[in-house]
Formats: sequence, structure tokens, C-alpha cells
Amino acid sequence: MTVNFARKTLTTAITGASLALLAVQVQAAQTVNLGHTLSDSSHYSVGADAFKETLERLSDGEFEVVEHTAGALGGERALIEGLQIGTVDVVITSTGPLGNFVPETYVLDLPFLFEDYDQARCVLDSDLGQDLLDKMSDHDIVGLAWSENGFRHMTNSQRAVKTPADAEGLKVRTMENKVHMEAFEQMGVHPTPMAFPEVFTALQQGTVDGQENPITVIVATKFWEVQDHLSLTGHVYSPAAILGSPILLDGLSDEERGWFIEAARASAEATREEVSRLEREGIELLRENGMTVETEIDKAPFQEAVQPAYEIYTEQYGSEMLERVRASSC
Ligand code: EAX
Repeated sequence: MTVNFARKTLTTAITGASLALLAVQVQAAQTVNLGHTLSDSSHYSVGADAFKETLERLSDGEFEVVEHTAGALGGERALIEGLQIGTVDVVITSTGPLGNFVPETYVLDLPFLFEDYDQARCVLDSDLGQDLLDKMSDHDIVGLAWSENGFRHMTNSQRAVKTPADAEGLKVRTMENKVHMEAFEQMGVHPTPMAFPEVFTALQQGTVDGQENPITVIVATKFWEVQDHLSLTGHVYSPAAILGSPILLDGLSDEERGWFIEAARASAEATREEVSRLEREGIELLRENGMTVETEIDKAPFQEAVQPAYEIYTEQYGSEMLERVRASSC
């Protein structure tokens, strides 16, 4: 073989290998569509950023996360349905509508179930929390991790609310959650279930007088523009869940699924940190924006008013999960 022919053969081989390598490197990243109902300044978006950074780093660019904020892909019920049919890949959602799909999670929505953030986070990070995530696979949902929305408080446009009697007769938007609706019925409030993307307009138009959400959501959605009164009732701890579509995840390797779980856990940690920050700083921000804040709320009358919701819950869903929460060492 002449030297010239050998040089040409080697050049061709190197070129071929380079093109093959380039083809692998520029293989299009797989898009992962992540949806939630809050703004891009919210605690969910902080979590979405952490999810994106972690998954893209662990997968070395195999996956690219695209975040869809503010209900662009629908309210939380629609988002969960999207997971089941594969139109959405990952969702960050409260447990509001989740009980309609995975009834076992209703236990988490019981009013005054948790004393504080430490206890709630401890229970969700325990075997009980993992069991609830695992149960989701029976309902065409992949439970990736428990994140956080926060303790829910009441706001309204009519009057200061310090006792259940003050709230009587108010039309209050609730999530599409049977346990919450029952609790508010017991309190003498008229619960109006509604998807979150519709809430701001409903308050603006006076369709409802009030709503209930954590400080995080009230701040992220600027509810001070349509609500004058905030009462720190803390009547429910609202978890958030990071859920995946089985249409996407069932086709991945164990290693790839592991990346999603690790990214979800990083997301939850970032969101919890943001919730803690807003619990410290959010109330002053709401006052600065004109809301009157009732801080000295005697919770006992509210707890007594909503107690029947526990009997109704256990009649419908049994007491196993509730007993596990109460027996928890958290
Ligand atoms: O998950 O619907 C609600 O009130 C939720 O707290 C909100 O969508 C964030």
C-alpha cells in the first residue's frame, strides 16, 4: 500500500469516526414538559429550576426540561390527567385534586392534622410518605417526591375573620377536594370548588368572597390586589407532590428513572427552603401591600368546628392511614 493511499484511508477513517461522534453528541435532547399552576416567581418555580438543573446535569444533556407556569397546561386536576395520558411529563401540584385520583392521599388534607412544618415534613419523608407515593402507580401516576405548598390561611374581601362565626356565610373558593369542602361546610362557610387558574378572576368579580392558601401562594399570585383580609388560621397543611407520567417513565432504564427521582428530591428541598423563607418574610410583604392580617387566631374553635370532617373521612376512607400518621414518631 503506497504512503499516499494509507494517508487517505486514515483520513477517511478519522473523518467517519468524528462524524459518528458528532452525531452522538448532537443527538437531540429529549424534552421533558413540566407543568404547575403558579407564577415563575413562586416556590413551585424555585423547585422547577432545581429539578431542571439536576436532571439535565445527571443525564448529561439527554433530557431538557421545559417549565410551563401559571396553569398554561391547565389546573391541577387537568395536569394530573395530562400525566395519565402523556401530554405532560412532570407536574408539581398540591394534593388538592389528587385525592380524586389516589384516595389514600386524602388523609393529608385533614384540617389541623399536623402541628407544624417539622412534623409534616417528617411524616412525608417517612415510610408512610413513600407508601403513598408508591400507591400512585396503581392510578397511572408515578409519585416521585413530596414537595411543599404550606400551611393554608383564609383571605376574604368582606371582613376580619377571627372566629368561625366571623367566617359564617362567606362564599369561599376551595380546591376540588372533598375533605376541604366538608371542613368548610362544617364551619358554616359556603365552599365553592374551583381550579386555581380561575381563582383570581373569581375574586376580582366577586363571584366568591374569599379563598384559602399558604402565604407562598398569596404572595406569588398577588392576592392582595383582590383580597383585603388575611386570617392566619393555618387550618390545613398543604403538601405538594412531584409526579411523573408513566408514559415517559415506564420506558426509561432504572438509571434514568433514578435521575428523575433525584431531581424531584432536589426540587422538594429547594421548594421547602423557599416556603420557610416566605413564612418568615411574606406576612410583612402582604401588610406592605395593604392587607390587614389577623395574627392572634384562637385555633381551638376552628378545630372544634371542623372535627366532624374526621368522622366523615374515616367513614369513607377508613382509618388506617390516619392511625399511621397519629402513631408516627415524628
Ligand atoms: O398548588 O389550588 C390551590 O389553591 C393550590 O394551593 C395552588 O394551585 C398551588
